[in-house]
Amino acid sequence: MSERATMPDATQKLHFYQKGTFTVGNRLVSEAQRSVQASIDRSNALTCGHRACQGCGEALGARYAIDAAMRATGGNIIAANATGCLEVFTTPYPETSWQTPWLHSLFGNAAAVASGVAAAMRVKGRPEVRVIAQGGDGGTTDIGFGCLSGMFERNDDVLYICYDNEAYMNTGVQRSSATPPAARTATTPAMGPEPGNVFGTGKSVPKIAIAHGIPYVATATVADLHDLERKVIKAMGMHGARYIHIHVPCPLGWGSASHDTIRLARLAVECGLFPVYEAEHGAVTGSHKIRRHVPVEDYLKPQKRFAHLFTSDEGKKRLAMVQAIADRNIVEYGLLEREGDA
Ligand SMILES: Cc1ncc(C[n+]2csc(CCOP(=O)(O)OP(=O)(O)O)c2C)c(N)n1
Ligand code: SF4
Repeated sequence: MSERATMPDATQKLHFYQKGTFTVGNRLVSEAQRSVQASIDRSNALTCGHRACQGCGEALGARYAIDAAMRATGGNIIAANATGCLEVFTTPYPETSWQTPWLHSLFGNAAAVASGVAAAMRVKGRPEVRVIAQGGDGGTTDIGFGCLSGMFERNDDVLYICYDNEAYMNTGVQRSSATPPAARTATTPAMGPEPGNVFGTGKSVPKIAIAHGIPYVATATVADLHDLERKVIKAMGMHGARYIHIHVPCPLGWGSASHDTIRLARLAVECGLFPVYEAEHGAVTGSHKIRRHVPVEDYLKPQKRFAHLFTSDEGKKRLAMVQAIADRNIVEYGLLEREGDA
């Protein structure tokens, strides 16, 4: 092992965010701080050959999440996947990019299928096999919501991961109940007195999951892959129903540059629109503090789905409403470190 690899944290001069790519750059930090991806033992749960768009946040989030779960369980996982981009771009028949047992469920029943798999493993006396369900925000917050709530209520031994790209991307960018207000989608055009999505006033599935009192709930983002991995590993160390909601920018649906995926994910956190927090047994236990607070404009402007907010008086009014949502999140989750950071 190199001297660098054993360097104690106290002598470390570089901060995580200053070091080039996540995979290679991590090899410069101490072993405890490295990501799963920085190790030669990484499992490549989602390997090359899939057909996601360039810069797809969902592909990145899924790879890190499932790799971390494989690391935590010695590769003993089975995943059920709702219909959606992740399922379609990874498994064009007869190929697959998954290096783990993987089932395609229907659009709305991934949680129920995963619950069934977990029950089957219990009956077969295979406690070492752990079960994950995953899907997009449409499959989770809308059509799969009933099955998900049932999985929570029964406290089934499943980790459910929602990759939230804020619309039904796979079928051409239709609005979901996770689409933010004022966003333009194929079903919420940028016209009229309230241009863009007129809904989106606050259905928060993480909050609803917390209200079920399940053992673990967390939000995470591809802007902080260390935190994402940590949360998946923590969830896999627990039993019962667990839920992780990952914010994953979608260049195609958001009208953003493919190289801006991580920057946008970070700005969503820094403006307060995507609070990063975790909860156990019904109570929030901690939140990620904003490092550099920015106005929502910084996050919205690079995205074509919000372009109308900057060109009309109606749009400007909607902008104030989006800023108010971010401000509320900051207070609710205590996202600013010190007084006056706002
Ligand atoms: C019952 C049913 N209705 C509609 C569809 C069509 N459909 C397939 S994927 C999809 C959108 C998926 O959106 P989301 O869950 O947000 O995932 P994303 O593609 O954005 O990752 C839809 C509407 C379907 N497969 N089954
Ligand atoms: S449409 Fe969006 S979520 Fe789907 S593959 Fe492309 S970037 Fe990823």
